[in-house]
Amino acid sequence: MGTTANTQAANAHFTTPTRLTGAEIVWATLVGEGVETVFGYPGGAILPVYDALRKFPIHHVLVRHEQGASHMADGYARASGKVGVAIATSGPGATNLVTGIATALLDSIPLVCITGNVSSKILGTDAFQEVDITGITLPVTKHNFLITRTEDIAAAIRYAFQIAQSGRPGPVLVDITKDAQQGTAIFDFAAAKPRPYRPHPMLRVEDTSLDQAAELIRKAKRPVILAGHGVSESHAMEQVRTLAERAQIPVALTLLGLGAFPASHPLNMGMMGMHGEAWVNNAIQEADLLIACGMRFDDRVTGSTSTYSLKSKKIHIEVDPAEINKNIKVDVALVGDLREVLEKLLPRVAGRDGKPWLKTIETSKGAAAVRDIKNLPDSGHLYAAHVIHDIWRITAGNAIVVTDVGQHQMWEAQYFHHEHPRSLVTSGGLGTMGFALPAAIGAKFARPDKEVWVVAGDGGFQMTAAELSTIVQEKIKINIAIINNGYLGMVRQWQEFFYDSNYEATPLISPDFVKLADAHGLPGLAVRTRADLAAAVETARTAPGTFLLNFLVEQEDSVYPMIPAGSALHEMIRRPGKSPILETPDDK
Ligand SMILES: Cc1cc2nc3c(=O)[nH]c(=O)nc-3n(C[C@H](O)[C@H](O)[C@H](O)COP(=O)(O)OP(=O)(O)OC[C@H]3O[C@@H](n4cnc5c(N)ncnc54)[C@H](O)[C@@H]3O)c2cc1C
Ligand SMILES: Cc1ncc(C[n+]2csc(CCOP(=O)(O)OP(=O)(O)O)c2C)c(N)n1
Ligand SMILES: [Mg+2]
Repeated sequence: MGTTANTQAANAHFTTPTRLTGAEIVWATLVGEGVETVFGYPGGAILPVYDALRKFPIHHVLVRHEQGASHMADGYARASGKVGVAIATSGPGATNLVTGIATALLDSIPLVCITGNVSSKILGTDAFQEVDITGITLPVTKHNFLITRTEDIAAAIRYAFQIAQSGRPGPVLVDITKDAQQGTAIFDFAAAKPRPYRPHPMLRVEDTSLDQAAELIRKAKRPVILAGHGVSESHAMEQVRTLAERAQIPVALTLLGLGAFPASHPLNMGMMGMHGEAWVNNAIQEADLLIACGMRFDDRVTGSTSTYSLKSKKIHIEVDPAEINKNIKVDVALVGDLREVLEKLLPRVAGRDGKPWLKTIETSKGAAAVRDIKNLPDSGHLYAAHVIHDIWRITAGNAIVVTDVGQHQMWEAQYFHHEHPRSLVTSGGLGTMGFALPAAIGAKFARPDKEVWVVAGDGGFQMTAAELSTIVQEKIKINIAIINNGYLGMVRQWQEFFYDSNYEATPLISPDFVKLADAHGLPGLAVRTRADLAAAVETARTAPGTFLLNFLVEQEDSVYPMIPAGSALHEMIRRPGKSPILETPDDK
């Protein structure tokens, strides 16, 4: 952590243009951009940058694998709304970042990744640890730079920050050759400011389109708001809520939209899509108007596009023109920042009587929405649903939950009822196993005041478990819940449903996770019964440091409902009667 003297020295660079090395310019520019924490791993081609770190008030978190660095930066960005920064050396260091960069791209997360490369004079000679990382990351970054001159470093990094955050956010990579880091140049932070961001020419919302949208809302009998990740990205929670309440429109959320509209709000129907609630998907199929707010009609959301909500007119409010009519053809496109567009739209929207449609949805829901499963009879089986439900109940929903990818991720979405934006950190678009533990570390650095829970599967946890050492070295507190079903559960579920239960390569041997924690000097507990569940959750959250809970849950449970990939939204596989878990009276 930097000292006060360092802070003063760093600040001095901002008042008077000063000659600095390229390595110093990297840090000075990051300080100028407001960066306090970076996640990285050193190596030869980035050593000048590491050597200069001690002069600057930035905290560097040493990860155990560069994939961890990009996921931590990502978790930091998702939990805070700020840009996350990851640093790596050339060659294998840079390539190890790639999965995390692609994860951020698919979910529109602002990252700046800085890599060192070999000296400019030997670029392209297959030099030691040389890879063309700008070539490799071209398809998975919003933009990238190869910087070979010291005098270009500050402007490139400042531009990277602007690109990462503007319009549709995304990851940017800045690759800096070693000689550029070692050279010197005048650092002038103000002069390195990029030209102001100019929105895409299509980003002008015409009055006629707003009027058309308002008219569609006025005439609609069965409208549904589809709220996505763009709601929190654009800070449009209030505006979406006003629209819903004023026009009495029910709200369906995407996985990445969870928390952007409070789960407890009477107009919140729940999650849509492949593992969404049946009544939500049925409402979308029956709707006569969809108002898509900052969501991109992902295939996990639409199922078959040829059968998707055929009776509805569609309004799409979206910042990226490339998303309009990409998956679903819409009737009115309002291209721009969601909050700004809604602020223009709302004065045109009057109150309407939503009762008949809301009543229809309520009826279709029936008694199916068992929101509190703690009082259901204890069959002796421990289900993931019980675990998630108790974490939600005991934390009163006031935690940031960072999930991995698989069945546990879907159960988290179903049983943890998110009230606040940025309270669920999860990899949606790329579905990256191994995301949870490092992303949770990033989230904790972003929000040290918050209780942070990892919810991971036994498979995904093993992919990045090495970051337990990072937790120990950084002395941070995270609560870890491993939903241990002995399988790569989500794949096992697909094998059960679509491959005649041929469980090829999905049964999974794991280490004793409690002993693994112990090897890191961290406490842990195995939990096998529902009777022990609540006390274990309480023990973990009240422990002074990181605590690991290994939940040995029912091994062959599946996530219901499920829309088979490519099927229509209403063609759901429902929970069969044979299952001993009682989730919803309807399913029974
Ligand atoms: C195992 C698994 C199962 C899944 N099952 C489901 C499921 O059942 N249901 C489900 O919903 N998802 C599911 N997903 C997630 C799914 O793959 C997608 O990631 C998710 O649906 C995308 O949500 P989104 O469109 O809201 O977010 P994003 O993909 O992040 O898209 C956000 C959109 O908002 C736009 N935007 C950003 N900022 C703004 C702004 N300021 N103003 C306006 N627009 C903006 C962006 O341009 C983008 O088009 C699953 C994922 C996994 C791994
Ligand atoms: C890096 C990566 N490899 C493979 C997959 C495919 N995949 C999706 S879910 C899943 C199983 C996850 O198993 P586990 O972590 O135990 O979670 P569970 O589904 O059992 O809750 C796999 C292999 C993936 N999403 N990411
Ligand atoms: Mg598993």
